[in-house]
Amino acid sequence: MLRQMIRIRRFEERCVRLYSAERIRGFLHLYIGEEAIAAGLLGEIGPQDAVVSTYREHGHALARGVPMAALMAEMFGRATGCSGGRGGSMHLFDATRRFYGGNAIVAGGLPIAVGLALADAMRDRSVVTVCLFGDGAMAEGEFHECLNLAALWRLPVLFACENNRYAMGTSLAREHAVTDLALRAASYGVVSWAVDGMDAEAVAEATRRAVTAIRAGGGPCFLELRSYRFRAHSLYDADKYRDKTEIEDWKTRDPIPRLSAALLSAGVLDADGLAAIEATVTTELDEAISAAEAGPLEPVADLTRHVYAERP
Ligand SMILES: Cc1ncc(C[n+]2csc(CCOP(=O)(O)OP(=O)(O)O)c2C)c(N)n1
Ligand SMILES: [Mg+2]
Repeated sequence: MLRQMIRIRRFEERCVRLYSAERIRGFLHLYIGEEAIAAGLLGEIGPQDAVVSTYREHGHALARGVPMAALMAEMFGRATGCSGGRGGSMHLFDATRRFYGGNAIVAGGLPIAVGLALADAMRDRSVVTVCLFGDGAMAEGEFHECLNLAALWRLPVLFACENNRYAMGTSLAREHAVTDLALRAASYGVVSWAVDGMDAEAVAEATRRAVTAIRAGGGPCFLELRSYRFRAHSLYDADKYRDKTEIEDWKTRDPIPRLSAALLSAGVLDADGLAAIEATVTTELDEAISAAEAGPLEPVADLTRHVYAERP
């Protein structure tokens, strides 16, 4: 989990530099601060399970096992990217790993997740669909429709709400009449509880418990993962709606030093081991960027491909 969190953090820090230098373009929503959720949650499911994500999904894709080189090529808009260079930051996709996006529409992944779970259930497959979404998605109608249907049909969905306390510039209390999000989800008859989303071990433990219950046929579960984004909503948001002391306070709970300190004090990891992880990640990143930049752009002749499904 530590290795995974460091990969995600360094990937995004490098993306900031590439973006500022105009080497990559489009939108850039950073996950910095929230890495414990991706690392803790996605390490607990198997390749047969499905994942549905949001536009803040670099960390989800990396933790799901989408190769960093395919992600970086996508950021560069190259044909070698995981979405053929057509998606960019918000539309990472990898069907071979059952990673069903990347979605620019707030709450847009929820109906997709419920549909995937329904399909798996109808085929008697014992698999779980993990559906990640933000606190803002819980103010959308789709959330209510999806929670109701998933509970009614006892579908194998793990609803994973990344509550980072803001939806763009709107704080939780200005957006929701009931700010206890786990309580809201429980009202649909879905087993729900809140977890410290800054603690990778706590996220992993909660996920194990939820996935075991779902695989046993208990129907959906909901986790409210309480977290915080250290950076603005997207790269060039002026971030005027948050108190700087609030940001600094949450940074003291940074999940990466928290887990590395725990591993160091338990004697599981030493300073050399930590440096080795960093060095491996730096090499992986350097190679991913070189390969991405060397990758081809899609030929103009292919411009209209994939607009409609291709018939044989
Ligand atoms: C249906 C829809 N409405 C509005 C937007 C504009 N929008 C983009 S991100 C966002 C905030 C979402 O916040 P949250 O779900 O908490 O996710 P976070 O950005 O905090 O990870 C909004 C309103 C959108 N993309 N889709
Ligand atoms: Mg949010």
